[in-house]
Amino acid sequence: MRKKPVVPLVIATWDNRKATAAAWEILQRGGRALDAVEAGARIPEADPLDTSVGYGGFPDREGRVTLDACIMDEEGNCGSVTFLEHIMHPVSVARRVMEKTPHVMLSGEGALQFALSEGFQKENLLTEVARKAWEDWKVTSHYQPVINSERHDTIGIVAIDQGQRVAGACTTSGLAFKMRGRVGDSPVIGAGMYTDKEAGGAAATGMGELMLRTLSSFYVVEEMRRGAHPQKAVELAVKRIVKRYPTDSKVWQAGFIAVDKRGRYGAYSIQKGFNYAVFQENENKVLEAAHLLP
Ligand code: SD4
Repeated sequence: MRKKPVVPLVIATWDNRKATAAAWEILQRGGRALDAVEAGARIPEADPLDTSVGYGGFPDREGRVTLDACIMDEEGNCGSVTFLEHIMHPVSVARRVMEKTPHVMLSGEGALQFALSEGFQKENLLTEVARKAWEDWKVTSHYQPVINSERHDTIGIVAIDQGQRVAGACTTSGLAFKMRGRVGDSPVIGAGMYTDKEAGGAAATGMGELMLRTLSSFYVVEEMRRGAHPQKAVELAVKRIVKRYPTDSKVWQAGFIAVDKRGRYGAYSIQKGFNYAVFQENENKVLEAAHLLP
């Protein structure tokens, strides 16, 4: 006989325990997974100390903070913003795109215009610390994105609520000192995050180019749909990336989290150093993900 699903639960990339706690608050009182992942994603977005997300995020090479985010609900509706400036909570703008427009993705100026028309405030997101880091970077302007050597906290977050509804979100300021206009995997449905009503959900972090080339969050969810345990599904996605891009995989990181409808979860990365937060059965914990390369 099948065990009872261990829901609700929420899982997030990196040590985003404050985010999983905010999400749990909603889940434990019977709230919707969609509200939970949005509430969770908003925590690092507003945290000036988190240099990979929202306010306080490191800017692009021109000193401008540009944000990417997406969100997806239990019915497969989704919304996303890319290359968005001046708005503290891109995940909430992504949700408005999903709920109030016939579109999935808005970008740059258009995304900003839409956010303002929805009542979001224009703010300065560049903190002194981030500006200083950018000034220091400019001394050499050495453009070699290496993941894991920087502090990385891009949040991908997936929740299953008491009604077994699944939702996910992802939000980031992208790579530090990236080329202007560069958009990563985080706002791309299927690359940075994906959910499916029947299977569950997955999210990614790391060098977005790897996930963009492989649409790997979608792949993880498809493997779960075909019956794979979430741990097996994330391992298959990482192995596929490494097989296809062996050279890049030596220097770049990619990490995944996944959960299925039964409340089983998994995480895996190419390189050492990826951890994740899980809130389930009243316990909020951080776990170290297993990794493929030595
Ligand atoms: C990106 N995947 O823009 C993001 C970066 C990231 O932790 O995950 N940082 O490529």
